[in-house]
Amino acid sequence: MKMTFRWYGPNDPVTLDKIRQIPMMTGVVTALYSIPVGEVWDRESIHKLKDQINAAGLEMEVIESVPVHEDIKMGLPSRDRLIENYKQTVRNLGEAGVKVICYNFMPVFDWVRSELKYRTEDGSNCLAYSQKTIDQLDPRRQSLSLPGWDESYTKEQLAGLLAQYESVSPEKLFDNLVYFLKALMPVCEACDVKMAIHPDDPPFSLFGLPRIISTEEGIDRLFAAVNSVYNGITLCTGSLGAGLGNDLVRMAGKYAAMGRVHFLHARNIRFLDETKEGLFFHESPHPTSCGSLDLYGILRALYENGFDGYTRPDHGRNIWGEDGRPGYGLYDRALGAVYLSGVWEALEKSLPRKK
Ligand SMILES: [Mn+2]
Repeated sequence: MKMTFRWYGPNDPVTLDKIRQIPMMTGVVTALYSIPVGEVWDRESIHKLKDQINAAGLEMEVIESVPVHEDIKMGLPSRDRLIENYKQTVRNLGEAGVKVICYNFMPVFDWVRSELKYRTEDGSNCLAYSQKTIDQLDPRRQSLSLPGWDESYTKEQLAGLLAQYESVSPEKLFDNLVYFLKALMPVCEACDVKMAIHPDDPPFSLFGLPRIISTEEGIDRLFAAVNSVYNGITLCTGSLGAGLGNDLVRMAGKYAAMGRVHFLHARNIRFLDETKEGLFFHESPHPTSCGSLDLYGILRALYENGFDGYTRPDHGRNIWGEDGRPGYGLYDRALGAVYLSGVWEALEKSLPRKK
Protein backbone atom coordinates (compact mmCIF):
# COMPACT_ATOMS: atom_id res chain seq x y z
CA MET A 1 0.00 0.00 0.00
CA LYS A 2 1.24 3.46 -0.85
CA MET A 3 -0.12 6.12 1.50
CA THR A 4 -0.94 9.45 -0.14
CA PHE A 5 -2.66 12.68 0.82
CA ARG A 6 -4.86 14.99 -1.19
CA TRP A 7 -3.29 18.39 -1.78
CA TYR A 8 -5.08 21.30 -3.40
CA GLY A 9 -2.00 22.92 -4.81
CA PRO A 10 0.15 25.90 -3.80
CA ASN A 11 -2.80 27.75 -2.21
CA ASP A 12 -3.72 24.84 0.09
CA PRO A 13 -3.13 25.86 3.74
CA VAL A 14 -2.08 22.24 4.31
CA THR A 15 1.42 22.60 2.87
CA LEU A 16 3.68 19.95 1.35
CA ASP A 17 6.09 20.34 4.27
CA LYS A 18 3.33 19.44 6.72
CA ILE A 19 2.17 16.50 4.62
CA ARG A 20 5.70 15.14 4.45
CA GLN A 21 5.84 14.90 8.24
CA ILE A 22 2.92 12.47 8.42
CA PRO A 23 4.44 9.02 9.06
CA MET A 24 4.51 6.64 6.08
CA MET A 25 3.44 9.31 3.60
CA THR A 26 4.79 8.68 0.09
CA GLY A 27 3.10 11.28 -2.08
CA VAL A 28 0.29 13.66 -2.81
CA VAL A 29 -2.77 13.38 -4.99
CA THR A 30 -3.50 16.62 -6.76
CA ALA A 31 -4.61 18.33 -9.97
CA LEU A 32 -4.03 21.38 -12.15
CA TYR A 33 -6.95 23.44 -10.95
CA SER A 34 -6.37 26.39 -13.24
CA ILE A 35 -6.91 24.60 -16.54
CA PRO A 36 -10.51 24.83 -17.80
CA VAL A 37 -12.40 21.53 -17.99
CA GLY A 38 -11.92 19.99 -21.42
CA GLU A 39 -8.58 21.65 -22.23
CA VAL A 40 -5.28 19.75 -22.52
CA TRP A 41 -3.02 19.74 -19.46
CA ASP A 42 0.23 20.94 -20.98
CA ARG A 43 3.60 19.36 -20.21
CA GLU A 44 5.10 22.49 -18.77
CA SER A 45 2.38 22.98 -16.14
CA ILE A 46 2.46 19.29 -15.22
CA HIS A 47 6.23 19.26 -14.77
CA LYS A 48 6.20 22.48 -12.77
CA LEU A 49 3.72 20.93 -10.34
CA LYS A 50 5.62 17.65 -10.20
CA ASP A 51 8.96 19.38 -9.56
CA GLN A 52 7.46 21.32 -6.67
CA ILE A 53 6.09 18.13 -5.11
CA ASN A 54 9.30 16.17 -5.67
CA ALA A 55 11.34 19.00 -4.14
CA ALA A 56 9.31 18.53 -0.95
CA GLY A 57 10.26 14.84 -0.89
CA LEU A 58 6.92 13.55 -2.14
CA GLU A 59 5.72 11.73 -5.28
CA MET A 60 2.99 12.68 -7.76
CA GLU A 61 1.77 9.36 -9.12
CA VAL A 62 -1.99 9.85 -8.75
CA ILE A 63 -4.09 12.66 -10.19
CA GLU A 64 -7.46 13.55 -8.70
CA SER A 65 -9.14 14.51 -10.86
CA VAL A 66 -8.91 15.08 -14.55
CA PRO A 67 -12.52 16.26 -14.87
CA VAL A 68 -14.68 14.95 -17.71
CA HIS A 69 -16.47 17.65 -19.70
CA GLU A 70 -20.28 17.63 -19.47
CA ASP A 71 -20.47 17.33 -23.31
CA ILE A 72 -18.77 13.93 -23.05
CA LYS A 73 -21.22 12.83 -20.35
CA MET A 74 -24.14 14.01 -22.48
CA GLY A 75 -22.73 12.51 -25.68
CA LEU A 76 -22.80 15.76 -27.69
CA PRO A 77 -21.03 16.00 -31.07
CA SER A 78 -18.24 18.06 -29.50
CA ARG A 79 -17.21 15.04 -27.41
CA ASP A 80 -14.76 13.65 -29.97
CA ARG A 81 -12.63 16.77 -29.84
CA LEU A 82 -12.81 16.80 -26.03
CA ILE A 83 -11.85 13.12 -25.85
CA GLU A 84 -8.84 13.83 -28.06
CA ASN A 85 -7.83 16.50 -25.53
CA TYR A 86 -8.30 14.04 -22.67
CA LYS A 87 -6.09 11.51 -24.47
CA GLN A 88 -3.33 14.10 -24.83
CA THR A 89 -3.63 14.90 -21.12
CA VAL A 90 -3.23 11.18 -20.33
CA ARG A 91 -0.10 11.03 -22.52
CA ASN A 92 1.37 14.11 -20.88
CA LEU A 93 0.65 12.80 -17.39
CA GLY A 94 2.04 9.36 -18.22
CA GLU A 95 5.25 10.94 -19.43
CA ALA A 96 5.54 12.68 -16.04
CA GLY A 97 5.28 9.36 -14.21
CA VAL A 98 1.60 9.47 -13.26
CA LYS A 99 0.18 5.95 -12.81
CA VAL A 100 -3.48 6.51 -11.88
CA ILE A 101 -6.11 9.06 -12.87
CA CYS A 102 -9.16 9.39 -10.65
CA TYR A 103 -12.23 10.82 -12.41
CA ASN A 104 -15.96 10.69 -12.10
CA PHE A 105 -18.93 10.55 -14.43
CA MET A 106 -21.56 12.25 -12.28
CA PRO A 107 -23.69 14.79 -14.16
CA VAL A 108 -23.36 18.40 -12.95
CA PHE A 109 -22.78 17.75 -9.26
CA ASP A 110 -19.96 15.65 -7.91
CA TRP A 111 -20.31 15.34 -4.16
CA VAL A 112 -23.38 16.60 -2.33
CA ARG A 113 -23.83 17.25 1.40
CA SER A 114 -26.43 19.21 3.31
CA GLU A 115 -24.07 20.54 6.00
CA LEU A 116 -20.39 21.40 6.01
CA LYS A 117 -19.95 21.94 9.75
CA TYR A 118 -22.16 19.46 11.53
CA ARG A 119 -21.20 19.53 15.19
CA THR A 120 -20.62 16.12 16.74
CA GLU A 121 -20.68 15.02 20.39
CA ASP A 122 -16.96 15.60 20.97
CA GLY A 123 -17.09 19.19 19.73
CA SER A 124 -15.52 18.53 16.32
CA ASN A 125 -17.38 19.34 13.13
CA CYS A 126 -17.70 17.51 9.86
CA LEU A 127 -19.69 17.06 6.67
CA ALA A 128 -23.20 15.60 6.94
CA TYR A 129 -26.00 14.51 4.65
CA SER A 130 -29.70 14.85 5.37
CA GLN A 131 -32.13 13.48 2.78
CA LYS A 132 -34.92 15.66 4.16
CA THR A 133 -32.88 18.83 3.62
CA ILE A 134 -31.89 17.78 0.10
CA ASP A 135 -35.49 16.94 -0.75
CA GLN A 136 -36.50 20.53 0.01
CA LEU A 137 -34.15 21.86 -2.68
CA ASP A 138 -35.22 22.24 -6.27
CA PRO A 139 -32.41 23.58 -8.43
CA ARG A 140 -34.82 23.98 -11.37
CA ARG A 141 -36.94 26.54 -9.55
CA GLN A 142 -34.74 28.28 -7.02
CA SER A 143 -31.16 29.38 -6.62
CA LEU A 144 -29.31 26.49 -5.18
CA SER A 145 -27.72 27.14 -1.83
CA LEU A 146 -25.98 23.84 -1.35
CA PRO A 147 -22.99 23.92 0.94
CA GLY A 148 -19.81 23.35 -0.98
CA TRP A 149 -21.48 23.98 -4.31
CA ASP A 150 -18.89 26.01 -6.11
CA GLU A 151 -21.33 28.34 -7.85
CA SER A 152 -19.39 27.97 -11.07
CA TYR A 153 -22.73 28.10 -12.88
CA THR A 154 -25.23 30.93 -12.77
CA LYS A 155 -28.82 30.00 -11.93
CA GLU A 156 -29.70 30.23 -15.64
CA GLN A 157 -26.73 28.11 -16.75
CA LEU A 158 -27.58 25.48 -14.17
CA ALA A 159 -31.24 25.41 -15.26
CA GLY A 160 -30.09 25.03 -18.89
CA LEU A 161 -27.75 22.19 -18.03
CA LEU A 162 -30.40 20.36 -16.01
CA ALA A 163 -32.84 20.76 -18.92
CA GLN A 164 -30.25 19.27 -21.30
CA TYR A 165 -29.86 16.26 -19.01
CA GLU A 166 -33.58 15.53 -19.15
CA SER A 167 -32.98 13.62 -22.38
CA VAL A 168 -30.05 11.64 -20.90
CA SER A 169 -31.33 8.40 -19.37
CA PRO A 170 -29.13 6.24 -17.14
CA GLU A 171 -28.66 3.90 -20.13
CA LYS A 172 -27.53 6.76 -22.33
CA LEU A 173 -25.15 8.03 -19.67
CA PHE A 174 -23.70 4.53 -19.37
CA ASP A 175 -23.25 4.28 -23.15
CA ASN A 176 -21.47 7.64 -23.12
CA LEU A 177 -19.12 6.44 -20.39
CA VAL A 178 -18.32 3.30 -22.36
CA TYR A 179 -17.72 5.38 -25.51
CA PHE A 180 -15.31 7.61 -23.58
CA LEU A 181 -13.39 4.72 -22.02
CA LYS A 182 -13.16 2.68 -25.22
CA ALA A 183 -11.61 5.66 -26.94
CA LEU A 184 -9.19 6.17 -24.07
CA MET A 185 -8.05 2.60 -23.35
CA PRO A 186 -5.43 2.22 -26.11
CA VAL A 187 -3.70 5.39 -24.88
CA CYS A 188 -3.90 4.26 -21.24
CA GLU A 189 -2.41 0.88 -22.15
CA ALA A 190 0.38 2.44 -24.20
CA CYS A 191 1.24 4.98 -21.48
CA ASP A 192 0.59 2.64 -18.52
CA VAL A 193 -1.88 5.03 -16.89
CA LYS A 194 -4.84 3.44 -15.11
CA MET A 195 -8.28 5.04 -15.03
CA ALA A 196 -10.04 4.82 -11.67
CA ILE A 197 -13.63 5.99 -11.70
CA HIS A 198 -14.87 7.51 -8.47
CA PRO A 199 -18.28 6.20 -7.44
CA ASP A 200 -21.28 8.50 -7.11
CA ASP A 201 -21.38 10.44 -3.87
CA PRO A 202 -23.93 9.79 -2.48
CA PRO A 203 -24.64 6.64 -4.51
CA PHE A 204 -28.15 7.37 -5.73
CA SER A 205 -29.91 9.80 -8.04
CA LEU A 206 -30.27 13.43 -6.90
CA PHE A 207 -32.43 16.17 -8.44
CA GLY A 208 -33.61 13.68 -11.07
CA LEU A 209 -30.12 13.37 -12.61
CA PRO A 210 -28.94 9.92 -13.70
CA ARG A 211 -26.23 8.17 -11.70
CA ILE A 212 -24.69 4.88 -12.77
CA ILE A 213 -21.66 4.05 -10.60
CA SER A 214 -23.49 3.55 -7.33
CA THR A 215 -23.77 -0.19 -6.80
CA GLU A 216 -22.00 -3.50 -7.35
CA GLU A 217 -24.29 -4.11 -10.32
CA GLY A 218 -23.28 -0.80 -11.92
CA ILE A 219 -19.55 -1.43 -11.45
CA ASP A 220 -19.85 -5.02 -12.73
CA ARG A 221 -21.59 -3.71 -15.82
CA LEU A 222 -18.86 -1.15 -16.47
CA PHE A 223 -16.06 -3.70 -16.05
CA ALA A 224 -17.80 -6.10 -18.43
CA ALA A 225 -18.41 -3.41 -21.04
CA VAL A 226 -14.78 -2.24 -21.07
CA ASN A 227 -12.80 -5.29 -20.10
CA SER A 228 -9.33 -3.92 -19.46
CA VAL A 229 -7.36 -3.72 -16.26
CA TYR A 230 -6.82 -0.06 -17.15
CA ASN A 231 -10.55 0.45 -16.54
CA GLY A 232 -10.76 0.32 -12.75
CA ILE A 233 -12.23 2.07 -9.75
CA THR A 234 -11.40 4.38 -6.94
CA LEU A 235 -12.90 2.44 -4.07
CA CYS A 236 -14.38 5.27 -2.02
CA THR A 237 -15.73 3.67 1.12
CA GLY A 238 -17.62 6.72 2.33
CA SER A 239 -19.36 7.20 -1.02
CA LEU A 240 -20.37 3.60 -1.65
CA GLY A 241 -21.01 3.09 2.07
CA ALA A 242 -23.85 5.61 2.01
CA GLY A 243 -25.74 3.17 -0.24
CA LEU A 244 -27.74 1.01 2.11
CA GLY A 245 -27.58 -2.05 -0.13
CA ASN A 246 -23.82 -1.98 -0.74
CA ASP A 247 -21.74 -4.72 0.92
CA LEU A 248 -18.36 -3.01 0.98
CA VAL A 249 -16.31 -5.91 2.35
CA ARG A 250 -17.59 -8.11 -0.44
CA MET A 251 -17.06 -5.48 -3.13
CA ALA A 252 -13.54 -4.65 -1.89
CA GLY A 253 -12.48 -8.30 -1.98
CA LYS A 254 -14.08 -9.00 -5.34
CA TYR A 255 -12.67 -5.99 -7.18
CA ALA A 256 -9.23 -6.33 -5.60
CA ALA A 257 -9.11 -9.97 -6.78
CA MET A 258 -9.92 -8.73 -10.30
CA GLY A 259 -7.02 -6.25 -10.08
CA ARG A 260 -9.41 -3.37 -10.68
CA VAL A 261 -8.98 -1.32 -7.50
CA HIS A 262 -6.40 1.30 -8.47
CA PHE A 263 -6.99 3.78 -5.67
CA LEU A 264 -8.54 3.59 -2.22
CA HIS A 265 -10.37 6.46 -0.53
CA ALA A 266 -10.75 5.32 3.06
CA ARG A 267 -13.35 7.12 5.13
CA ASN A 268 -15.94 6.21 7.70
CA ILE A 269 -19.45 7.55 8.08
CA ARG A 270 -21.94 7.22 10.89
CA PHE A 271 -25.64 6.72 10.19
CA LEU A 272 -28.10 8.37 12.53
CA ASP A 273 -31.06 7.37 10.36
CA GLU A 274 -30.88 4.49 7.90
CA THR A 275 -34.31 4.81 6.28
CA LYS A 276 -34.39 5.88 2.63
CA GLU A 277 -36.64 8.89 3.27
CA GLY A 278 -34.91 10.07 6.42
CA LEU A 279 -31.35 9.07 5.53
CA PHE A 280 -28.93 10.98 7.72
CA PHE A 281 -25.24 10.41 8.16
CA HIS A 282 -22.23 12.40 9.19
CA GLU A 283 -18.58 11.70 8.50
CA SER A 284 -16.70 10.18 11.40
CA PRO A 285 -13.14 9.38 12.47
CA HIS A 286 -11.62 6.62 10.34
CA PRO A 287 -11.44 3.71 12.85
CA THR A 288 -14.09 0.99 12.58
CA SER A 289 -15.50 1.60 16.04
CA CYS A 290 -16.09 5.31 15.34
CA GLY A 291 -18.54 4.84 12.47
CA SER A 292 -20.97 2.52 10.74
CA LEU A 293 -18.53 1.06 8.18
CA ASP A 294 -16.24 -1.89 8.83
CA LEU A 295 -12.95 -0.23 7.83
CA TYR A 296 -10.93 -3.14 9.20
CA GLY A 297 -13.03 -5.63 7.23
CA ILE A 298 -12.64 -3.61 4.04
CA LEU A 299 -8.85 -3.28 4.44
CA ARG A 300 -8.56 -6.98 5.25
CA ALA A 301 -10.57 -7.96 2.16
CA LEU A 302 -8.38 -5.71 0.01
CA TYR A 303 -5.18 -7.05 1.53
CA GLU A 304 -6.14 -10.72 1.27
CA ASN A 305 -7.14 -10.28 -2.37
CA GLY A 306 -3.90 -8.69 -3.50
CA PHE A 307 -4.50 -4.94 -3.33
CA ASP A 308 -1.24 -3.05 -2.86
CA GLY A 309 -2.05 0.27 -4.46
CA TYR A 310 -2.46 3.94 -3.70
CA THR A 311 -4.50 4.85 -0.66
CA ARG A 312 -5.49 8.08 0.91
CA PRO A 313 -7.42 8.99 4.01
CA ASP A 314 -10.56 10.60 2.68
CA HIS A 315 -12.44 13.39 4.42
CA GLY A 316 -11.54 14.23 7.97
CA ARG A 317 -13.32 16.30 10.59
CA ASN A 318 -12.20 19.69 11.83
CA ILE A 319 -10.56 19.04 15.19
CA TRP A 320 -8.20 20.85 17.58
CA GLY A 321 -9.55 24.23 16.52
CA GLU A 322 -8.64 23.81 12.87
CA ASP A 323 -10.89 25.59 10.39
CA GLY A 324 -9.88 23.72 7.28
CA ARG A 325 -11.35 23.25 3.84
CA PRO A 326 -14.45 21.09 4.46
CA GLY A 327 -13.28 17.49 4.69
CA TYR A 328 -9.67 18.44 3.93
CA GLY A 329 -8.04 19.83 7.04
CA LEU A 330 -4.72 18.44 8.21
CA TYR A 331 -5.16 16.90 11.64
CA ASP A 332 -7.96 14.39 11.35
CA ARG A 333 -6.80 13.17 7.95
CA ALA A 334 -3.31 12.70 9.37
CA LEU A 335 -4.79 10.61 12.20
CA GLY A 336 -6.69 8.64 9.56
CA ALA A 337 -3.53 8.00 7.55
CA VAL A 338 -1.70 6.63 10.56
CA TYR A 339 -4.64 4.45 11.57
CA LEU A 340 -4.83 3.01 8.04
CA SER A 341 -1.07 2.36 7.93
CA GLY A 342 -1.26 0.67 11.32
CA VAL A 343 -4.04 -1.67 10.30
CA TRP A 344 -2.14 -2.47 7.11
CA GLU A 345 1.06 -3.31 8.98
CA ALA A 346 -0.86 -5.65 11.25
CA LEU A 347 -2.45 -7.36 8.23
CA GLU A 348 0.91 -7.79 6.49
CA LYS A 349 2.53 -9.26 9.56
CA SER A 350 -0.26 -11.60 10.55
CA LEU A 351 -2.17 -12.80 7.50
CA PRO A 352 -1.33 -14.52 4.20
CA ARG A 353 -2.66 -13.15 0.95
CA LYS A 354 -5.02 -15.28 -1.13
CA LYS A 355 -3.25 -14.22 -4.32
MN1 LIG B 1 -13.88 9.76 -2.31
